[in-house]
Amino acid sequence: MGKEKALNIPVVRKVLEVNERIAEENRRLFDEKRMLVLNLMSSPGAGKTTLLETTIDRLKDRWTIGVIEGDLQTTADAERIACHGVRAVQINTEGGCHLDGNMVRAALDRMDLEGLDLLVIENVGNLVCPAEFELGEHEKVVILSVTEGDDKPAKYPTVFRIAGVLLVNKIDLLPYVKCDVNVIRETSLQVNPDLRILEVSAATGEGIEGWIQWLEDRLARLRRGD
Ligand SMILES: Nc1nc2c(ncn2[C@@H]2O[C@H](COP(=O)(O)OP(=O)(O)OP(=O)(O)O)[C@@H](O)[C@H]2O)c(=O)[nH]1
Ligand SMILES: [Mg+2]
Repeated sequence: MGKEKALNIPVVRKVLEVNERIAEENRRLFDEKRMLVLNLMSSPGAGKTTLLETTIDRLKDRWTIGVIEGDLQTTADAERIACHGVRAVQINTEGGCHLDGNMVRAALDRMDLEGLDLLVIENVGNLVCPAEFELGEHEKVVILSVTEGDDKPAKYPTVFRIAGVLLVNKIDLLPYVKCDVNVIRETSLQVNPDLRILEVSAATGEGIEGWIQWLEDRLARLRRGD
């Protein structure tokens, strides 16, 4: 038993190290192109694609936007995004529970990166595994919808620890669900005191201005080289 553990650990480390190297190459390309790249993570159905649709509609007259859609199967999300008139590429993981640097690199070969201001990578719906794999992004954004419950940052702390921004989504449903946003704030700040927390409804647009402002500030910082 002890021997099995000793053999397994180096293999996992090696996979992560190889991934980190590829992610660094992706990051160099993103920096060269001076575009902001986000890794968008959440449980299935928390509202990643809806948030993207709302964000694109607010920004597309001013920004050139691309989206890489990660999914187990189907091209449904990429089709939803393409309807909004931006560049979209789908990655199907064929059952894999997260994206990795290599999958993103392959997707980049299929996307015109020229002139992009923002590239968002929608990860596979999963609150656990995507947190382990760097893609080369500048920021990790996690969405937690109020229908999932306020205990999630305590139960699944890793993704909240590594994210730069937490979007608490579906706040339009707060009158109907048992969820205390203050508990979400307190427990996620315990694992990550620097976490920026924004309350939004991707469906109604409530709170979206704060998110758009964060995006504008972050792109400006990137282009200033901060
Ligand atoms: N009421 C309400 N519903 C929302 C909101 N955001 C998303 N939804 C709904 O939640 C469901 C899932 O939304 P998606 O945007 O597809 O979620 P997702 O995270 O992209 O899902 P996967 O890609 O399958 O992981 C849809 O029925 C949306 O209409 C919101 O702010 N309020
Ligand atoms: Mg989606």
